Amino acid sequence: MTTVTSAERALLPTDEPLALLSAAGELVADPALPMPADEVLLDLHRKMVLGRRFDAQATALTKQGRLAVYPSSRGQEACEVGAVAALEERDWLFPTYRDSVALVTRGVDPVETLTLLQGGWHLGYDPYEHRVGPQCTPLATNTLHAVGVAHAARFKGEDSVALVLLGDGATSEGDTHEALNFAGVWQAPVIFLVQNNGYAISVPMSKQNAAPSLAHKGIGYGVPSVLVDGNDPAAVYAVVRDAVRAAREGGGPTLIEARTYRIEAHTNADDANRYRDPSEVAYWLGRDPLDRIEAYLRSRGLLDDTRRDAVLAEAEAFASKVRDGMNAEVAADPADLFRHVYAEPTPALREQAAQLAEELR
Ligand SMILES: Cc1ncc(C[n+]2csc(CCOP(=O)(O)OP(=O)(O)O)c2C)c(N)n1
Repeated sequence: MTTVTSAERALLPTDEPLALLSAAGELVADPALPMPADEVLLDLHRKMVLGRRFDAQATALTKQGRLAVYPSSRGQEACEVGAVAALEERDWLFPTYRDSVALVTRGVDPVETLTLLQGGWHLGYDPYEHRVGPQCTPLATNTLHAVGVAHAARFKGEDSVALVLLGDGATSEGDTHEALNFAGVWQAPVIFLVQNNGYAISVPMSKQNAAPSLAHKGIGYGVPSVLVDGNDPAAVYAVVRDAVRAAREGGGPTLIEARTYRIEAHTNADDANRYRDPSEVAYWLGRDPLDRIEAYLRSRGLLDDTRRDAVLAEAEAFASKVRDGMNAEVAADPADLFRHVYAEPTPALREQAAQLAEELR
């Protein structure tokens, strides 16, 4: 008979995702987490409304040819907003291509957020201004950046922590395992938040993971693991806040799996109808994180139509700012593709540059 030691048990996630609010927005009976303060919940609601409007605007910009590509995070706002709201200014965020809403929640200018996805060659924002790493497109490279920065912060005597966002598919990458290993060994102040949205493009979870949950992947590295309802903004905020506090106080890393769902296709270039059933999407639309927090706030008398309309008006103004900024023409020189790659361009690159120049003549 195998026995689980208390040290092993301390690293294990719960069988069911932690939650504070039911899908209908009711307080869960005997929640294992402290409910965030009312003003935190109102702030989460406002930022989720802004985030969703920003996301819809970015999707519309792909249709107008103003954005080259956009990976929507509609339906994942509880993770994008809840996790970022739990950080302090001195902390670091390491996002992926999916996490533009996390960036604007952090305070990065919305137009600068989209510059990379617009097709310019340069990252649009200064990573130091808001302590936000570049949005990574290669899966899981940001996990290593986060561990490195978190570890370095401790060397420098700072008490900042790093939050890294990754998808379920990214947990299958070697980088994630190397990052978890050294986070555990060094007790680095880093939080891994896996947004398990069910699919890595068209590959469902069942085809890429044999563990009971993705949260279980921390155990082998000595990293405590938490499973949370990723469509419950209050619960995501509470577990990330806890993990941030623990990391800041020298308690080391945490791996959090947030169970959520991507409502839109992988990107505007993907047809999700080819690999998932519309009834599945309908099920998740009934678990919408924004509806959930609205229902709860209304039931508590903290939100009414007047306040909601004011937030919606602010979101419209935000979207309008994004449209204006993105309607400006991009000053891109195609020859830039070949500049700054190597100090001395290779013969192959020189040949390609000449070919492009000829075609554009
Ligand atoms: C190292 C690497 N391999 C493959 C890809 C191609 N790719 C882009 S997105 C993606 C799926 C990622 O799924 P997941 O980590 O679950 O994140 P999601 O897109 O669902 O947010 C893949 C395989 C990549 N970007 N980087």
